[in-house]
Formats: sequence, structure tokens, C-alpha cells
Amino acid sequence: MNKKFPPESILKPLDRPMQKARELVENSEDIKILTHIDCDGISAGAILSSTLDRLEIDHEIEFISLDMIPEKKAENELTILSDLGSGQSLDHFATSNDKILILDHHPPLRKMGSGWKGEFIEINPNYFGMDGSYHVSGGGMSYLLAKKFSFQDLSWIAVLSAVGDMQNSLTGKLEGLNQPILEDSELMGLVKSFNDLSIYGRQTRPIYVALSYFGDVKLPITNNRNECLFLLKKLRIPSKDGRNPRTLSDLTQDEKMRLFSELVRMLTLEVPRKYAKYVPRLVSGDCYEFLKEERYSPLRDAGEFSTAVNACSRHERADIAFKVLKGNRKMALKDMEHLAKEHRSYLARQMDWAQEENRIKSLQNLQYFNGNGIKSNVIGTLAGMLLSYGDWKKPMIAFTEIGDEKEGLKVSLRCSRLLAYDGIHFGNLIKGVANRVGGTGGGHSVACGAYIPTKNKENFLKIFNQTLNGLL
Ligand SMILES: [Mn+2]
Repeated sequence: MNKKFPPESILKPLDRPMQKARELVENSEDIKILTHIDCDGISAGAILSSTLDRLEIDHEIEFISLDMIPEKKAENELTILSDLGSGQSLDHFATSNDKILILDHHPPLRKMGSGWKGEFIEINPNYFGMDGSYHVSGGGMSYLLAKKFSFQDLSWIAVLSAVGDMQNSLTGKLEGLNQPILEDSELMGLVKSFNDLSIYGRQTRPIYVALSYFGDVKLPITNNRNECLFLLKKLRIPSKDGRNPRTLSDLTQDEKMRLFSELVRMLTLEVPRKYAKYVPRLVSGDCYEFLKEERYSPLRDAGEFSTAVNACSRHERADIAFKVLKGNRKMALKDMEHLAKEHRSYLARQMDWAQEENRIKSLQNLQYFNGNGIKSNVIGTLAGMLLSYGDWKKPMIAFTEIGDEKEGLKVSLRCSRLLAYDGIHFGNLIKGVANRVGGTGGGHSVACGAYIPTKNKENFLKIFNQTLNGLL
């Protein structure tokens, strides 16, 4: 492994604050964990809850979305907010006597150390010159606290949370504080990381199926399993081993090299020249295998595991993923697999509908579609899938009603990673555009979203389209 800094020097600035957090936790008898309801947040919750279990401290946990924070109050001796809290006003939340611990990595609203009276500790990597988007996740911050109690065996969950949070999305590897966390998990024999083809579905999808989902650039193999089989044959890569389909994880190093070179060749022919230098990054990157999970299980590969966790949260069953993360491999795992299956079939039905009668509309710099009635928490996933049927050179924007009797539209954007490699950060762009039409937004460079008033949809599209002039 390539180490730029000795891990100690990266961890150093967080040492004292984490020590204080440890003392705060140790001196509390009744703790509430409020954590974000996504893969990172659920992982953070699992790390904290496992830590408190072992310390035999009574606690409860709740998975919440950011818009629920205004309704929350501090009702326990200590409240821990994980993977959220830094970006929200908490003035309503606590009285001067409440004990609060924030372990977040999102851009902070408050200045470092600006708590109220009582015990208020906010630990955020952005205070120490680190980048919360790529250097450490909410789960990572929670793990650093667990590490203060010497629970290094929880480190694998922090690797999962970093992948779930797309912290490796720009360079294809985990960096910054994620690096020493990964090392802990490797030292414990829990994770193996290595460079591989970055094709999703490493353990569970037949290789020809996995290839057909390649969508960052539209290739002949995209959404065409026959072309994938043909390609494999041409490269002398058997798609089956006896009667069993082979997965990416079954391929030999030589086979992977042949496939890598061919994909690079195909992509280089297809992309505009300015993107050519990013092509290798599209098809290779580090992957993370959980060595205690069975081979071909959806829990073995960090990318696939994070999808399963997300499927739970999108169907309001964060509790199932939480149990699996805490070690329940019986009922909870069955429930998780069942949910993942339902999730896939729901998506397939919506995809069929979305592709009818050209529902994808195109403007000069973007494409969009109206997902009337599609559940708002899967609209982003769908936008990503639709991208491979549209024009990969433009972002795909999908709209649907927020639902739950709330007025307004949920907007989701997905784009090819090439656009992000070339320097566009759609999370920042969508934030600005949403603000201009009376909404809110944000997120990652290639996957982000917004909430806007329904009546301002056309205006949102118009401004977004203008904003992208000259950028694509
Ligand atoms: Mn996060």
C-alpha cells in the first residue's frame, strides 16, 4: 500500500477531541443516538451501538432524515448525533444542561468550539483542514471514537460507510483518514483491498450481466447482454464454469487484464478527446472485500453491501440493515435479501414504465423526466439507470412528488463519472439552482438532489440549463 503520511500524523489532530468524547460517553448512563438514514449513517449507528453494548451503557437509536431535526429534542442524558448535526441549527434542540456529542463530516455551520454551556462536543474533520467528502465518513468518525475504546474490530463497518458515502468516487481509492481506518481493518484480517476492474456486481452478478450495466459511457455492451457474451468470447473469457455463471471475482488476473485493455480501447474510441485521459479511472479502482462474509454473498463486496443497506433505508427498514451490521446473519439477513429483491423488481417495473413513449426529454445541456408517482426515495436510483438509455454526455434529472402529504418536488440528478472527473460538481451546482427557485439542494458530484416548489419546475430546468453553458 502506498502511504503518503504515517497514519499517526493524520489521526493526531482528532486525538484530544476523541479522548474528550470518550470521557463524555463513559460518564453517561442513558444515551440516545440520532443518526442519518443512509448507508453511512446506519453504519455509524451500528458502530456506536456496538460500542455502547460492549460498555454496557443503556442506549436507544433512531434513524432520521435531515428534515426531521427541527422536530427533535434532547431527551436523554447524552445525545449523540452521527453523520448529521454539523450542517443544522441545533439551537432549538438542547437546553444549557444537555450533553451533546456530534460526530459528523458534513460542512459545519458553527465555528469550532462554539458550544453552549453544558457539555457540547462537536467533532468534524473540516475543523482540521480535512475534506469531509473524501477523507472520512460519518461512520469513520464514529469508528475513531470506538477506537478510543480499542474496538478495532469495528473498523470494517467504517470501510463500508466510506464506500457507501462514495468517498472513493473521485480517485477510485480511499484516502485521508479513511486510509488508516482501512489499515486497521486489514490488520484485523477483516478486509482485503486491491486494485480491480471497477464493474459493479463483483460477487453476485454473472460477468456478462455486470458488464451490461456499464453506463458511464454508452457502449455497444451497455444494456445488451448478447453483446457482452460476444465480447467475452472474443477475449477468450469463459462466461461459465461448468454450469455456473462466472462473476468478476472468478476471473483470473490475465482475463481481467484482457478485459481492462478492451474496455479502455472501446471507451477511448467513444469519448470526446477531453475525456480520454480519464478513461482508465472509469474501469479500474480499489475494491474492498469483507473476508468474514461468504463468497458470492451480497455482503462480501463493499459496493454491493452498501447497495443492500441503501435498499433497506429506501424502503424505510433501516432497522434491518442495522441488525445485519451488528452481526445478525439469520433473520435480518433473510429480510435484507428479500427487500433487495423487492427493490430490484420495483425498479424494473418503473424502468419499463419510464422507457415507454420517450419519457426522457432533452434540453441543450441536460435531460430530464417526470417520474409522477414514483417513490421519492428511489427516484435517484432510477435516474442513474435511465442515464444509460439517454445521452451519457448530459446529466439526467428526474422529478417526482415528495409525498407524505408534503408539497413540492423531489429532484434527483445522476451523471457519468466522466463529467465529475472533468471538474463539474453537480452537488454544488444543484444547490445554487435550487436556492434560486426557493428550494434546497446538495450532494455528491455525480449523485445529488434537491427539493423545490412544484410551480418552479420549469424555471429550475431553465436556470440549470443556462448554468451548464460552456461547462459540458
Ligand atoms: Mn455521510
